[in-house]
Amino acid sequence: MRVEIPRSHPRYESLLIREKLVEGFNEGYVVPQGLIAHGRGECFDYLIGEKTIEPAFKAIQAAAATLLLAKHPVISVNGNVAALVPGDVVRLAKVVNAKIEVNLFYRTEERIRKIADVLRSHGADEVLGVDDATATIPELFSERRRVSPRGIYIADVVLVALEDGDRTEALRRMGKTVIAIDLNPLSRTSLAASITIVDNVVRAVPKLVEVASTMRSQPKEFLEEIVRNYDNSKTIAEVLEHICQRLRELSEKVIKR
Ligand code: PTJ
Repeated sequence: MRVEIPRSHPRYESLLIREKLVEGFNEGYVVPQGLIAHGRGECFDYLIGEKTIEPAFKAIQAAAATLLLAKHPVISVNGNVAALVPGDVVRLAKVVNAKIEVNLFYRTEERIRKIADVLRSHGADEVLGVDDATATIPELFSERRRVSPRGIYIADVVLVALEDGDRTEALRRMGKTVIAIDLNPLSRTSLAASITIVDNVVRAVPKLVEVASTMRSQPKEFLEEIVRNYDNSKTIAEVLEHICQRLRELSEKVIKR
């Protein structure tokens, strides 16, 4: 059952996102744990103000440049990402010439196939990780260790969203550059990633498409300069500072009411 949300509802956008996840859940490719994960994300989204903040935009620029410079970039897709931004994932893959791979924490063959179908219905020509997840990420014991030898296994840059800390750390140990989209600036993934975009996937992925489309006509040296000047620890610190500042302003407003 899809609930009709009136456009006039003050939380229209947020409720629409929830409905997409519920739809994915009813169709059998979003796990119940994905709904819980989303609730956690919503809480952080409140704290940052439900918009792409400046440090996230800096991370998006660094991520776009890194993806464009990569030899084997891969976008890793799970249930929540497939429900929320399937079309943008396909667009991003085309703009930066990346492969798309389904990789699940709660892996079942049925979910993998359904997610691949969602991506294909949004224009993906090839989806890895379906019949070819035959390689293994070392020292990782979750189902996320199973990867494609033509995808994540050989990738130099992997874009992940709503990821678990263990795999991010394992991918880093393999020498890969990990770009993470995660609304929690203090999650293990956020802290372990090479580039952390603290933003909602529904805003971050379309922005990545936009920025990468503009950047791709720029010379290699220009992109390298963006990557060289990027400091991920500083970016995360700026996000935390933004949250502190916002909470201070909100507490003053509440007192004045
Ligand atoms: O589809 P599967 O089987 O691979 O499972 C996917 C989930 C999301 C269930 C799995 O990866 C999981 O349990 O994730 P975690 O460990 O709960 O981490 C999710 C992280 O993503 C948390 O830090 C959330 O704050 C963050 N998050 C939630 N919703 C969003 C988000 N970040 C960006 N955009 C969101 N919409």
